Amino acid sequence: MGDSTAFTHSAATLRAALDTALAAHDKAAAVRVALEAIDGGPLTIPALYGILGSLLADIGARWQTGEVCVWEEHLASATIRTIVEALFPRVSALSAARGRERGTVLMTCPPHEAHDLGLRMLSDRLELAGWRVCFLGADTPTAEIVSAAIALEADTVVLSVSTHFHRVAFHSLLAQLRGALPGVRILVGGTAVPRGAHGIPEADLFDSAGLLGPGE
Ligand code: B12
Repeated sequence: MGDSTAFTHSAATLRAALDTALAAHDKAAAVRVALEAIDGGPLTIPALYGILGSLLADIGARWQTGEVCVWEEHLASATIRTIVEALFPRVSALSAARGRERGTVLMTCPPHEAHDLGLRMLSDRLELAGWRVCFLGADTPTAEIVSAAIALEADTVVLSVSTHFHRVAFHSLLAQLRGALPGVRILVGGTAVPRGAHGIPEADLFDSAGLLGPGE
């Protein structure tokens, strides 16, 4: 009980400190408090990513109501990206110590999809859970996804879609990838892909595919 109270308190404190730093457009402070929480506190990297994800969702909601300008949302997401990239040496060391026996995952966004920050955080979580991760990022041409999956010998391709209008084109992309990559598991997720919706089979979604176990 004592431990979980301490953890809750430190997560809440960190979220408040990050909120304050982002509202003040203070990138250095935001990066510092996040790294201190990982290096000095009980917070895990996946737990920190949960906090960063909820901050991004809040910023998006405030952007929609006009409370936050577009440039402020860009500044906040650029700051959060710096935090994530600054953690990579820690992710890499932890994953090397644990081993990467679960297989190779290619992580990418389909053509025209710019939202890759959530996928970037998910990449680290998969790496920490024992996957070899190859992250291509945003807006990747279909032929390049296929070439990369073959060259890197991926067992699984994880695609992230946040924007609804990309979801429509996405169905033909899925068919192309399935045709070009027989035997490779293609998983689809992100905020524009509700579970089991729009003809994307539930089994292709993440939880049921077992890429991560409980608590990972
Ligand atoms: C940051 C941001 C941006 C940044 C993206 C930076 C980057 N490189 O990622 C920038 C500024 C580039 C941007 C641009 C745009 N954006 Co924007 N953006 C956001 C914002 C605020 C946060 C997104 C985010 O990072 N969330 C946090 C991460 C952690 O969550 P996540 O992406 O969902 O990922 C998690 C899970 O979904 C899951 N996951 C992700 N992928 C996968 C894959 C699999 C297989 C599985 C299992 C799980 C999984 O794991 C992740 C970690 O937990 C959202 C607001 C919101 N509510 O999401 C809007 C939002 C996504 N954007 C939106 C829009 C409209 C746009 C623009 C069209 C704006 C414009 N007019 O130009 C452009 C689109 C450009 C394009 N071509 O795609 C809309 C999308 C609406 C819709 N659904 O169609 C949103 C929802 C804002 C809103 N409320 O309207 N955006």
